[in-house]
Amino acid sequence: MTKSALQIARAAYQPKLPKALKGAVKVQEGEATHSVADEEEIKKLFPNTYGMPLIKFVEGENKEFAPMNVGVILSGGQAPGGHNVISGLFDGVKKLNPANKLYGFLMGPGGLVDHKYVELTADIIDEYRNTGGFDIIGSGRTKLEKVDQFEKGYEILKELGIKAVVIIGGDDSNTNACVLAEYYAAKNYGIQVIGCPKTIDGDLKNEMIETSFGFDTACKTYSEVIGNIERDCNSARKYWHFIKLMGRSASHIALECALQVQPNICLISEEVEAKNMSLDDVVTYIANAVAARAADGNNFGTVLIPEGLIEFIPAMKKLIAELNDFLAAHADEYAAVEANKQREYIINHLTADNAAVYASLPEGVARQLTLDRDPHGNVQVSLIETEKLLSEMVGKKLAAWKAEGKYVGKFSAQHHFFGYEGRCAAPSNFDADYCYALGYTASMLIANGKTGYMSSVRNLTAPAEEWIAGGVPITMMMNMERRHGEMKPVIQKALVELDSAPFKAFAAARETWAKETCYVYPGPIQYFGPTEVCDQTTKTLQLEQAK
Ligand code: FBP
Repeated sequence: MTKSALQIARAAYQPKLPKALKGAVKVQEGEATHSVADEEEIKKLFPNTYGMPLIKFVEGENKEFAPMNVGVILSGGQAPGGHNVISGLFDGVKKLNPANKLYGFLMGPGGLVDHKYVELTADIIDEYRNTGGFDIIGSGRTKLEKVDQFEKGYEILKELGIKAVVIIGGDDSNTNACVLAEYYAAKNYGIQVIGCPKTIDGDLKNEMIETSFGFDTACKTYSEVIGNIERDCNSARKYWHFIKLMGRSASHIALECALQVQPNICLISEEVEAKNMSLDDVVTYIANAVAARAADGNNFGTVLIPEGLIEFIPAMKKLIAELNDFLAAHADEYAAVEANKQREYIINHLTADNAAVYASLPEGVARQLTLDRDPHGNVQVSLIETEKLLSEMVGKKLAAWKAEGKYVGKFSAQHHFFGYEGRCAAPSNFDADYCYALGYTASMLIANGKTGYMSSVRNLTAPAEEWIAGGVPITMMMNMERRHGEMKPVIQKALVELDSAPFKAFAAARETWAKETCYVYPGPIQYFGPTEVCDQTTKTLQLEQAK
């Protein structure tokens, strides 16, 4: 395989480990935990894994560990650093005992159920150290929820002598990990399940999980290209760029990129919901900013749009909730309706308010809202072209204002959607180190007999030496939510909080950014060079942890 010069140089990078993980470790137990909400239900559903204590690793004495084999699964959307989680896990497992083996299940949780796996040897691992992507074993979105899936998984785990499985995934995949851990514990199968916090979306975070891996690299990659667009925009001075950013429901990516590049406008879905804004309010907000800049002779600008925006406009949220339940209950009937009658069919089956909102949507957006949900019941927001919807509506509003003599400028739009461009980027130094530490920590949780825990590495704005490694019971992050028309235990998503330091910093500056041109050009991620260029964390993390 031909490799780029950077790939060759980067392969030699040795990720940094927290001091406590450099030698032998011992477990320090913290307080017993409870779920973030719905305690009684969660306790009942997870009798074997509920309430376990927090765990921290501290320096300990060398001791012998019995030989063990471990399995690993990459689950859900790609995030930079996944390969380093696996190499950290591999190095940890081999350090415990060189005879230990690591097996990778192929193409996500489905590989466990279908018995598709590969032994990850040193040769394979070395090819993937510090690289982006999940291609070492592939990823998938199969939801592990049925007893026969758990049993099929158990068959192969037993056959390969695997003592523990590490599931590297987002909130939904770690929910899977928790359910699987509980099932194997209840059955006394002697198989441990450990989760690792992955997702570019940044929405798997809480007191003990400061950030999910991949968020840092993905945001830096998007910020690089948004910065390039801003510079183009400020050079040609003739386009408004509407840029949709991945991130599913949460607006963390949009917010972080805004803090890095200082665009003219950045919408934050959580704020749109809190202010009970309608689609027209959002359009008016953008159009006002465009008009104000035009009055200064600036017919150009940048608008950042979180991909989940549409779900947060209260009227749309109600509509989507009804559509979710309706489509879950009538999937076959709906599939049988001819394509050109589907819109009418939906309108006829919704309650009056929702039917009116649905009928008012442009054809394409309406159709996108009824497309298949992902296996976890989520609307596939990445398929909804919000950037085009908004620019079209802004254009119409400005044309009306022009006719009334309220607006004098020219409006011409360009559209972009950044998501896949950043999910497999080569991990930044931060993600390379963080991921390696998460994988290594997972091996220590396994060696110490833990199950139902998520690998946790904290104190992330300090140098890696001072990071704190340990484990958090996954049940601690759970609550009950409606999925596919039923209440289910799931990890609570962390959305942007409007009283958080990152949002406040953005809100304090945005009026100036809207009117003036304050663009910042972050440039590409640097892997070699001065630490203030190569090792800085996201602005989100810096602001959240500023003392
Ligand atoms: P997860 O990390 O939660 O799996 O999702 C990441 C993500 O990139 C989301 O931002 C996006 O909405 C989704 O995956 C798109 O997934 P897919 O490429 O499978 O359609």
